[in-house]
Amino acid sequence: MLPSKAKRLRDELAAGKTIVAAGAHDGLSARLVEAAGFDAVWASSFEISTSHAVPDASIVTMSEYLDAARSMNQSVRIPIIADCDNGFGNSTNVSYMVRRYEAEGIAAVCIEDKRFPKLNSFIGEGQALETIEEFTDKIRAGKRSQQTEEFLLIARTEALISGQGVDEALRRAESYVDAGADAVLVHSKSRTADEVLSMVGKWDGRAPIVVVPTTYYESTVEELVAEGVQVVIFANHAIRAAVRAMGSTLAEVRRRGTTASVEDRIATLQELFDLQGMGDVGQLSV
Ligand code: SPV
Ligand code: MG
Repeated sequence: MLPSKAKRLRDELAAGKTIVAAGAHDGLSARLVEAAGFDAVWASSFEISTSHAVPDASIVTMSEYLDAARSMNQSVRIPIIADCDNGFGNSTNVSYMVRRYEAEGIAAVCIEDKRFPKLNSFIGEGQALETIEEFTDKIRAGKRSQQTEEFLLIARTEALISGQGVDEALRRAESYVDAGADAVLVHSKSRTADEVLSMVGKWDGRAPIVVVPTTYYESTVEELVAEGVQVVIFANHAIRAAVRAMGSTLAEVRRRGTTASVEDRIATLQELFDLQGMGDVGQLSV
């Protein structure tokens, strides 16, 4: 039997392997993430909320997020790292969430220290954080609830996002790992990687560091890893590409009254059959 995805991810992290993940919102986008060669899928709350056409603001329910993560997990061989916002409530909610996600074979969950209801990190300034005590209670509850040793809980600090600075991010990250977190995601909305890398430079390496270079997109995986980052997540680029492509294609078809002009830049039916795995069902060629 193959080792669980959680075990594979845990072993890879322990061996010092760089993990590069990309965001997805359903089975199809997860499959595209895998096909592009990423090591893991980030089940992004931003992508999943967008795919429901609602704000990334604690509106999608845990069950809906779990449905999306399950569909992704069943579509790929690589591990899913599920973005679980702030754990959908208090430590009791985190406990329940961990049991549900782990039971579905999700390799890792990530919870963040923003207060419920949370807002996407790129909205507004000075978002309120939970205290270290409140958030470490959640981490401990989550870790106590997992049924296997392999399952991972990533703690995410929004200290930089909320303007509290590198030292606070560091203090929180250290406390979160001491409470049992298996890795720390330090998020930033700066245009450069400087503040993240300043935190990473002071990090004692007690757990892997995860970053999401959405706004500091000029930094490469190689540059971030050279400074001590181990996991890089390109969190939302699949859905941003899809939205642009779907919007412009639909507008053009509506305007011209024919699909002739877009045929050469949309996927063929065969490509979709391949993505579905139709070849496993029967022999089709279009
Ligand atoms: C997500 O992808 O949902 C994230 C990353 O949490 S961000 O949108 O940058 O907050
Ligand atoms: Mg999110």
